[in-house]
Amino acid sequence: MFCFQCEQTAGCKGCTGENGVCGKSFMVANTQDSLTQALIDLSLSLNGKEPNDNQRRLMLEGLFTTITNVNFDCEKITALTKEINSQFPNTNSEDTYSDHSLQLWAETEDIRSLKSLILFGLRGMAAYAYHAAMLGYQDDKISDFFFEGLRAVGNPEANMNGLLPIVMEVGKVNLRCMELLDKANTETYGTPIPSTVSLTVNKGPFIVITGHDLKDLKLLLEQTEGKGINIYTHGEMLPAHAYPELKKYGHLKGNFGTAWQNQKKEFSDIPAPILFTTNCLMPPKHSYSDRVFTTGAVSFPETIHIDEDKDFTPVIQKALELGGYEKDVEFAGINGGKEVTTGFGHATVLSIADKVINAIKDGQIKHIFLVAGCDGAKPERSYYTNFVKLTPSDSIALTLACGKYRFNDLDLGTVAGIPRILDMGQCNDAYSAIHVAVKLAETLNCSVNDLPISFVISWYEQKAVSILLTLLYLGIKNIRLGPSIPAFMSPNVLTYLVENFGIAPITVPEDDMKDLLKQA
Ligand code: FSO
Ligand code: SF4
Repeated sequence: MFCFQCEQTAGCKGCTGENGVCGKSFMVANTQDSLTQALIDLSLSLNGKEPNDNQRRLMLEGLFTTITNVNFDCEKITALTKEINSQFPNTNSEDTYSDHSLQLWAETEDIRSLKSLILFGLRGMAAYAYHAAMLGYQDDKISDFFFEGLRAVGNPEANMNGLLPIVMEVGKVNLRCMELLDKANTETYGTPIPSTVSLTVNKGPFIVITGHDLKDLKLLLEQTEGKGINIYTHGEMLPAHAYPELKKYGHLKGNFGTAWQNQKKEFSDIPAPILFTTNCLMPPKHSYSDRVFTTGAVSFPETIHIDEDKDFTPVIQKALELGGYEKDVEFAGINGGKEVTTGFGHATVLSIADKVINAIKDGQIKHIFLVAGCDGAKPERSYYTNFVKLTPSDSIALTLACGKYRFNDLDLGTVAGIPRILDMGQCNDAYSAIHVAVKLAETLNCSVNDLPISFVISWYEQKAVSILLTLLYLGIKNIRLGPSIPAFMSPNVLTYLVENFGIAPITVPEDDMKDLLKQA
């Protein structure tokens, strides 16, 4: 196997051998490669012809399936590959399984690097397009771009000059895709409102739901209503508490646990089932594997998968059977806080834009930091907690995605009447942060790079790659990226990004803070 798509790749170089660091076996890795090449071959075979709806669906499912920590199930991946194979001209059997070995890994270093940026960016974007599609929102321009992007990945003649604009195009289309998902979420569930979320789990049966899919949560809330079962969000599901149409359910009680990499510890002994709607799933330990349920693109052999009918009865029965805690249990965040806040999406932040702008103009707010992205297991990630603790009292830290669990229970007080930590939502709500930055720049009549805003990004998987490409497409400079530089960036590609965008790896919080405050 060979895989270097995520931040925890072995030795910061690539996972090879029997298993990846994430627990993906060589069998799963090879099956995923074959699925990816089938999608590339399908894109090439269409030769610019418009894909049909079924092909568009397969593209989203296929790309989403190969994201880190989503699908560990060879049978499911093979079945999907067969479906893709049935779409080729002159093929009419769904049982055709031809092995498409992924040619990408054999390319020269720089070409492999740029094609990887395109492929991984498309994988991340596919997850967002998939969530929007679940809510009935689609955009042909976005759907068709997946095919165009994969054609570039499959083009043996492609050179650096030809691939670089496509890398930027991924960022551009991903912005449109995040905007679509923002529209889908807010039109379906209402505009997020700032909300305080308890970390206490009440006595009685409960279900923990994790991942990013708000529709799955809504369906679970409907199916558990009046059954004496409480629902707790976990990981990237936390921002759901801010959406009026989800918040209205009294049994959506609070948030359990922190970010994905702590799941083996956090799930080992809870008297409740856990429903995974998307990544990040780690191979479950024996102690709790019978309590893990998956749905959508996420799957693990031998755990129960809830099909497209979304009948959550097995999860509900498990919750009732386990019965939950006998009395309320007070949990705390990483820094000891008993509650967290969320729901500061672009509508809320822009509704107080005048206040923010005036506070910037009269010097009450001197700096805004976007400290955002994924969490992960590496100890170096404590950088982000320490960085936020160091933010001056006349600054605000905007945050989003699961990296926020490193600091979202800190009480940093307020500045100019505004809380100093504002959680904008899930990783796709990077759209909110971008929207706010662009609007502030418009109002202050300057460019985003002239604003006193710094971007301090933590990455882990491919959605973060698509967001990074969006920030680059927007011309945002001097991004600090950590905890390490992606293994798939070749030295030449990295030099290009440093020279043109000023991207820099994180160093130590104190030094980075000094530098960023100087730049503003
Ligand atoms: Fe985190 Fe996982 Fe949301 Fe990712 S839970 S790491 S970037 O899937 O998507 O932030
Ligand atoms: Fe390794 Fe990450 Fe690939 Fe898993 S997804 S095999 S950890 S590079």
